[in-house]
Amino acid sequence: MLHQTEIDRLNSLCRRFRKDLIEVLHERQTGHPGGSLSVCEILTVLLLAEMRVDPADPDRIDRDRLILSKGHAAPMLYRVLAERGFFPVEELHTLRTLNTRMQGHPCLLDTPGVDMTSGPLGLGLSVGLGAAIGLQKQGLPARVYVVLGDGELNEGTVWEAAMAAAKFRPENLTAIVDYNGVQLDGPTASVMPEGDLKAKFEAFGWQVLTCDGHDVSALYDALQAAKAAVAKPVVILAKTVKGKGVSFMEGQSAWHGKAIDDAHYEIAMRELGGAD
Ligand SMILES: Cc1ncc(C[n+]2csc(CCOP(=O)(O)OP(=O)(O)O)c2C)c(N)n1
Ligand SMILES: [Mg+2]
Repeated sequence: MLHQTEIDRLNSLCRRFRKDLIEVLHERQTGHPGGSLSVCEILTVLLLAEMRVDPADPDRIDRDRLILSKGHAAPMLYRVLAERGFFPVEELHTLRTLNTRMQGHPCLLDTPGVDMTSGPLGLGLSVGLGAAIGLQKQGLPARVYVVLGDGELNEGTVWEAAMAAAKFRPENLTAIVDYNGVQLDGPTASVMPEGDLKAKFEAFGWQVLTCDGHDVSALYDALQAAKAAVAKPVVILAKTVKGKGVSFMEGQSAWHGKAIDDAHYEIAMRELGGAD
């Protein structure tokens, strides 16, 4: 369980991250606001409360790995990595500029703290499974965290990996679904109905945990429960709101990947507590 002071610290950081995200996406007139806002607490709890990583030695072999399989949420990943000390926060202003480390989707070779190049959806769970098995075989204590989108679960490759994970059962793999119910151009339930995801993962041999994906304390507790489970691979279905924190973006696929104009920028910043 997280101490209340730690909960307050993480929540206050999330408020800061949301403002910084809107600031940069407005400035750069590009990027993905919706899925970045929904994954804010998930990435914050992982990188700032849970994972063992070393910004001074980003490639150390025994580090925990983070795979942002829904790579379009890269701006929020960068913001949280910067907070963890992997690079200066100011570097975010180079987002989506050619030949910088802040590309529109995460690049393993360029950006410290990034453990998989992602963008094409559906690949992260396979890579994470392979990494988890490899680390376990080497006797390394590292864990692997894979963050997926719910629309991403439309990809058949996710379910191949899910099937394989139930066979190999690495004890160091945790999958987290940013379960916001919306994808690029509509609600997930209408674009491609996924039905009962809990039942589906269970049928594939997984243990399923559910929590409020904007509650840092609940997320932290779910991560501890996932670590304690050994008999089956574990997925956390983290219930979130796409566009969380900005009223006109919440639940709206229109804000999946749209540039923020000046008028909307003003409203968003006001709602998030103003630019300070
Ligand atoms: C293989 C593949 N197909 C299509 C896309 C285009 N695309 C980018 S994001 C996205 C929607 C993803 O929805 P979801 O996984 O629910 O992400 P979130 O709601 O968290 O933004 C799509 C279809 C892609 N990146 N990769
Ligand atoms: Mg989604």
